[in-house]
Amino acid sequence: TNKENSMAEEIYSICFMCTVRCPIRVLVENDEVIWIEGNPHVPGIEGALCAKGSAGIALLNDTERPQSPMIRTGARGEGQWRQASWDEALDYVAEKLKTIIAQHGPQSVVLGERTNLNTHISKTFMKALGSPNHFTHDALCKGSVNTAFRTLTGYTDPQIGIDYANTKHSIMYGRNIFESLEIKAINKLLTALDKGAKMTYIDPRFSVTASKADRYWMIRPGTDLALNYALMHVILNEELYDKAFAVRWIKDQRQELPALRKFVEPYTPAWAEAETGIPAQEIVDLAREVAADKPSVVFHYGYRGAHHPNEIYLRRSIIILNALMGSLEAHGGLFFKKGPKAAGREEIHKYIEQDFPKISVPRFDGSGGAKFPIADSSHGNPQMLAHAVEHEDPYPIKALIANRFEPLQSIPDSGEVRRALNKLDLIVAIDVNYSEIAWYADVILPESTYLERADSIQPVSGLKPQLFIRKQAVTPRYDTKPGWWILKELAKRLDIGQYFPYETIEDIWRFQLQKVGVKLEDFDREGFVTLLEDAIWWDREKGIHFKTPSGKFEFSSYLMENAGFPSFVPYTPVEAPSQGYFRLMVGRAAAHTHVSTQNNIYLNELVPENELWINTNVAADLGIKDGAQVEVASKVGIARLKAKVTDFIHPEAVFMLHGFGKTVPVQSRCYHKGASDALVQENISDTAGGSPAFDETLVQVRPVA
Ligand SMILES: Nc1nc2c(c(=O)[nH]1)N[C@H]1C(S)=C(S)[C@@H](COP(=O)(O)OP(=O)(O)OC[C@H]3O[C@@H](n4cnc5c(=O)[nH]c(N)nc54)[C@H](O)[C@@H]3O)O[C@H]1N2
Ligand SMILES: Nc1nc2c(c(=O)[nH]1)N[C@H]1C(S)=C(S)[C@@H](COP(=O)(O)OP(=O)(O)OC[C@H]3O[C@@H](n4cnc5c(=O)[nH]c(N)nc54)[C@H](O)[C@@H]3O)O[C@H]1N2
Ligand code: SF4
Ligand SMILES: [Mo]
Repeated sequence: TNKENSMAEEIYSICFMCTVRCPIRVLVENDEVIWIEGNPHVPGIEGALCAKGSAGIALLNDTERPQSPMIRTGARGEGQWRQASWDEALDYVAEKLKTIIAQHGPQSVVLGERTNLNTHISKTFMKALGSPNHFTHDALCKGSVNTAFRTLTGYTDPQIGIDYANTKHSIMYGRNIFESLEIKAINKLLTALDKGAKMTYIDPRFSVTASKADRYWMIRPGTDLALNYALMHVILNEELYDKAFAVRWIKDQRQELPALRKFVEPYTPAWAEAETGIPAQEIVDLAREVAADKPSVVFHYGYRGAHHPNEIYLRRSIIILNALMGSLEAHGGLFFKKGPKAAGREEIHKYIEQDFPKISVPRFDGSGGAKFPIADSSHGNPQMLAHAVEHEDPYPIKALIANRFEPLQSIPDSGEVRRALNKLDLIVAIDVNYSEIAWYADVILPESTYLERADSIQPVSGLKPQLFIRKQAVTPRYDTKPGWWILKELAKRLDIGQYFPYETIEDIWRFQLQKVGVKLEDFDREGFVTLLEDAIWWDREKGIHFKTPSGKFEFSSYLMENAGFPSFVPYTPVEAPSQGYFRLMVGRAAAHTHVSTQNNIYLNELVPENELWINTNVAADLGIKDGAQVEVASKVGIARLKAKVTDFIHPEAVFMLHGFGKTVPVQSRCYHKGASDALVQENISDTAGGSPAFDETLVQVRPVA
């Protein structure tokens, strides 16, 4: 099958230029990667790869990434390092951790990571240590979406999928899918659009996705909930909802539907027009159009668009619109993902399933506790890191292990985070780049890149449950190690090595596969294993298994009301910012992953810096010219970057890409290019949903003299 080059070896693996983790096929010759493409055997991928995925070779060969363990010699962040051997660096970290744990207890150690294939091993590490404080990026990404789904269905959002290929109408609330991309989803959505499916895109900013939509609404920032209340108003008054679905699956529908109808009575399309700027008649048209295509419609619940302190109610309203259209477990709508169990197999094994000493202290971040009672505490609320450290609330935090996680750019108000980090006795960064946190750390433990390492097997639930594998393509270019090795070696030195009963990746794989009935060789041919060839759909009449107390879709949520949050709240109007002030919105570019790729030699060339999008008319009022430097100031910080003067953004908002404004000199290509959104974003949270309100901050914009 090696048509490109008969000498080349073919390796199936998983991309990790972003966490979408597309399956890939890598061609290797003489221990060099000569080609990467999407795994041709995977439906929906069929060879496709995005620009970032192709740029994986540049990450592999990057000379500006850490090349051996490093121990800090100067002041924090000063950039004075000495190279160390792995033994020396791991001994150093273990000694420090032992002292800290002896003085302050294991809960004073916090490990934060972007969820990855070895998260079950990182969680094992923390459990074995006796600390409850493992957190992931989840709350910073879509925590409120997660909570919203749990309040209504009992499932988390990763347990829900979208049948893009068969959808007849998708409604995207700032879900900028053609730039903030997932290859499989896009390919399927494009297929549907080719077949005549419609797409409505709603965003105060005209993005690439807007350019592909049949209908685009430049909504006033922060007012999506008003739009949704008006849509519900039309749908309920005109009885456009899916009655069969409601009767069968909406808890107490005889009371709940009239109650909701009464609740949204004041929120007429005309009222919503005044609030959102969307013409009333168009709102009515959308409700009727979508109803005609039900249940094969998707109101996309979004990830990052429209993050405000009331976000839980926005996400809930979107999911409720899906339920009114009967689009749950419907072809062309949403579906519940099926795992190995649904295919009649056992689940994959995880090291986290061992017996650990009982941990009785609460989490540091209030997740599942006083501050965030219904947020998902298996992920935590990282936005509380600085507060917890600075105020020793609820107890002293003394060590941070940042494993593939960047607190200095991914948590709002990075000035405060930096001040808090100063109070720590130990900062360890496990990273592939000289990220801001690596540069600020005491010890850098460089991980091998995804092309140089193998990782735990990835179970992928869906209509057809599958297993994928990341195999090592080439030997590490530098003195780097895989994360699962690093944590085991650290554990050994902390006398908790017994919880890591493996030596090699094959040991991990065999352990994971013990019960699932799949052999390692089964991955050889195509790089993945499908556990059942037929798509698994539950019976819409009898078989939908909601995991709520009632077993139905619950408008009035036990979870919310029990924690003191009303299930529905009246709409609070969003005030227009005063002259010179704007709501700061952020987002991603197709060529970059969050904060990771700005220094990548190829991607840096595609998008070297970020700019501040500002509306043409207001820019003229403020004397701001296209391309000129502007100052963006909030209550917590000031950023400087170039202005991009454009008609394609609402006058109340400004927008910048996330991930720029790096301060690490050895990342020479992106050093001081553009500005970091986290510097100016205030750290305000949706305490019910769990996410920070990333789009809430008001900034003042001025030309730089
Ligand atoms: N290329 C690339 N793709 C990625 C990623 C990446 O880093 N790079 N990351 C992945 C991850 S982890 C995620 S979470 C997803 C994110 O996927 P999305 O959430 O689709 O991505 P964002 O780029 O954050 O886009 C958010 C959009 O919301 C808009 N917005 C802001 N305020 C409002 C508002 O009040 N109302 C409405 N309707 N819209 C608003 C912004 O203008 C912006 O266009 O992308 C994934 N895909
Ligand atoms: N201000 C602000 N904050 C945000 C967002 C925003 O738009 N603005 N977006 C939020 C969203 S949607 C998300 S998902 C999160 C993402 O937040 P993060 O997970 O922190 O960001 P990433 O860029 O995905 O990667 C973090 C770190 O992982 C390192 N890394 C990359 N590959 C590897 C690897 O293979 N191994 C190791 N050990 N390290 C690696 C990178 O160098 C980087 O330092 O951020 C959230 N926070
Ligand atoms: S979307 Fe692109 S960068 Fe992300 S995993 Fe897929 S190919 Fe890699
Ligand atoms: Mo995300």
